[in-house]
Amino acid sequence: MVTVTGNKVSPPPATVDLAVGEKLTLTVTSDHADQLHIHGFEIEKDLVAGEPLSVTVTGDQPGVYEVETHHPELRLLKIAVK
Ligand SMILES: [Cu+2]
Repeated sequence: MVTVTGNKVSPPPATVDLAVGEKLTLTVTSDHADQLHIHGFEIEKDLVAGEPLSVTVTGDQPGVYEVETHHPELRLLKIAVK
């Protein structure tokens, strides 16, 4: 569960390890309308102010992928698939 308030991210950005084939569900809530972008998984979704958005990804290609918002550009976390 990640919360975005203005330009603050809580908890602070960290790296989450994910095994190939493992699933990860992220829930993100922002206090303003924004876009959630999960690099490497090609997921881009609209965040509605105050509404939690849950996205489940499955580790596929090993690598480190950034999860970010675009308004403003914030890094929420990194997903390390290994
Ligand atoms: Cu992006």
